[in-house]
Order: sequence, then structure tokens, then C-alpha cells
Amino acid sequence: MYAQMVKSEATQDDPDMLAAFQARVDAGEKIEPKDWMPAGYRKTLIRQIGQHAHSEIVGQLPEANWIARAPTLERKANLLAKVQDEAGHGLYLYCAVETLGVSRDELTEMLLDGRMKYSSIFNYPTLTWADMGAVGWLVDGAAIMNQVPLQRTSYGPYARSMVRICKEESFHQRQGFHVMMAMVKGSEAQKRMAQDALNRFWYPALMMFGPSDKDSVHSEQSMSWKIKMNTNDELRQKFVDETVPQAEYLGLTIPDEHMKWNEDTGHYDFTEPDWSEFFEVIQGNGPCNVDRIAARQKAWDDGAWVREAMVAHAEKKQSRKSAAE
Ligand code: FAQ
Repeated sequence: MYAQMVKSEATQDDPDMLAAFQARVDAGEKIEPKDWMPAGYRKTLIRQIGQHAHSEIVGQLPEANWIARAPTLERKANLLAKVQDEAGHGLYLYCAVETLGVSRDELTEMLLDGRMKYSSIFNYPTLTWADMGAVGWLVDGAAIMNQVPLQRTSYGPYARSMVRICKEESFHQRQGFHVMMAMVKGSEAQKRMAQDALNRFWYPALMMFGPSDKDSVHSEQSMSWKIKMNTNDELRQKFVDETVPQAEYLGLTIPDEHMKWNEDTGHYDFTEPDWSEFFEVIQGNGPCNVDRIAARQKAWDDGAWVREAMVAHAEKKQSRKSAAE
């Protein structure tokens, strides 16, 4: 269905229609599901929103790892609620992407056979309880930095889904920071765990914003269509500028000896992540890629009977309705 739709739009991408579409985007109008859109716009949205939805769902796995081992009942309830929120975010985003003519089943199949990606960050393991603090503080912190501007993105269903997601992600970020505060005020061993979590998650968090602008394939077109509102490097810099003082407040050290406030630019100078590691991770060679996809594959296989039962029920209902007419 999706392939047919893109093909028919490609033949319609005449210059006048493209210019009229661009004028609507430039004027800040929202594009809605039934509006005409260039095939490339639809394709880019499906890629980005679908990848975002998969990230929310796969992103539950590193945290689910700690639900049964949370140190107190309160921490356990908070973590459980956070993981449930991520499931909700995945569902809003799958609904948003389905308005573009691709089904959730197709999206899942594309994730499982490697045609679609999910965020690089979720291919790193969560080794200690302090990682639950670091994930909330840094990973949700980076997610918000990227997603707040997306509330103004040009595609209506995506922009609207971002509103609630951002509110919930802000809460998650604070919850993570609160875990870090408790760790740094605890014993020496707890403080060391917090520093170790920051050391391991700092560069993977910076990678969440995507490759540096010179290597970003999609940014230019996505920004002109207002699918993206900022470049990857702009958001990464903003994240660094906001996070360094938070680390100082916690009494932790960012693992970057070149991190320095630059009076001239009004920003922190920092060391770029190791981009070869990033490209390895997004090609499937990170520490947890195999486990993450295996977990999603198992969930998909285990759910097959539910999907079959729902189809059988719908067919039965339809045949009863037809017989009564
Ligand atoms: N991971 O040309 P660009 C969360 C790929 S939500 C994997 O710059 P673009 C909540 C990119 O797809 C986190 N792949 O790409 C949570 C492209 O490859 P392709 C997810 C990446 O799309 C918290 C290639 O590299 N958020 O964490 C990544 O213009 C805690 C070239 O890159 C979103 O998805 C990456 N990090 O910019 C859940 C936000 N970066 O597809 C649980 C929406 C790049 O051509 C617990 N997405 N690639 O094969 C975006 O804003 C954009 O898609 C970017 C990438 C900025 C991620």
C-alpha cells in the first residue's frame, strides 16, 4: 500500500505543486494526512517518525532490566511508570506514522529485518542502578532537547504527538536527575557508580543527535520541509551547554578533558564523539544490537496469536453483518 502511494505521488511531483506545498510549509501551515504532499516528504516522515516510534519501544528494554532490582518500592514504581510512558510514546508515534499510509505491521517488519533503525543509544547496556539515573538525566535530557522543537514540525499529527511526549520526557529527565542526586549524596561507592554511569553514557548521549552536520544526509531537505527544526550540531551544542552546569551541581566530571567555556562563542567547547563508533552502532555492531532485535522479534512472535485472533474476530463479525443485511 505504502509503495503504491509513494509511486503515485512521485508522478504528481510537478514543479507547481511542489512550490505550492513549500509555500504552505514556509507560511507555518500544518500539513495534515489527507493533504497533498511530495513523495519525498512522506518518505522522510515515515523514516523519521517510524524510527522515533521504534526508539521509544526498544528504549524500554535497557530500563526494564532494572525494574525488578530497583533499590526501593518508590524507585520501582517510578521506573515502572516511566517505562509504561515510553510504551505510550511509541503508540502515539505509530498512530502518527500510520496516517501516512504505512501499517504498524509493516513498520515492525522493517525494524526486524533491518530496513529501519532505532536510536543508537539503546544499544548500550545498563550495568548498574546509577545507569537508571544517567539514562533519565542524559538520554531523556537529549531526547527533550531534540523533541521540544519538533512540537512545531510541519506535519500536524507528529507535532501534536510531541506535545504530550515532551511533558512526560521532562518528568523523566527530572526523575533521572533525582536518582543521580541521591547517588552523589550517598556513600563513596555510590558516588563512584554515578561518575562511572556518566562516563559511559556521555558520548552515546551526544551521538543521539545524529552525525555532525557535514555528514548529515537528510538535514538540509528535512529543515526546508520543517520536518527537522534544527541541525544535529545545533542541538548537540545546546545539550552540552545545559548539561555541563548540571554535572557541576552534582559534583561529577564530564569525561572530556577539553570541555571548556568559550567566552568568545558563549558556548562550551567539547570533544566530538568517536563517529566511527556511532556508524558501527547504527550498522548493527553495537554492544546490544543483537539482543535488542532478538527481544523485539520474540515479542512479535509471541504476539502472533493475538493478531490472528483479532483478524479472525473481525472477519467473523463482518460475515455476521453481511449475513444480516
Ligand atoms: N541513531 O541525515 P541524518 C528517546 C541515522 S527517543 C540511529 O542526520 P536525520 C526517548 C539516520 O537515520 C530517541 N540512527 O538523519 C526515550 C540516517 O540514516 P538513514 C529517538 C541515527 O534523520 C528516552 C543517518 O544516520 N528520537 O530517546 C541516529 O536527519 C529514554 C544520517 O543521519 C528521535 O528519533 C541515531 N542517534 O537526523 C525512550 C527523534 N542519528 O535513515 C526510552 C526524531 C542519525 O538514512 C528511554 N528524529 N541516524 O538510514 C530526529 O530528530 C532525527 O531523525 C535525528 C537524525 C536527529 C535522530
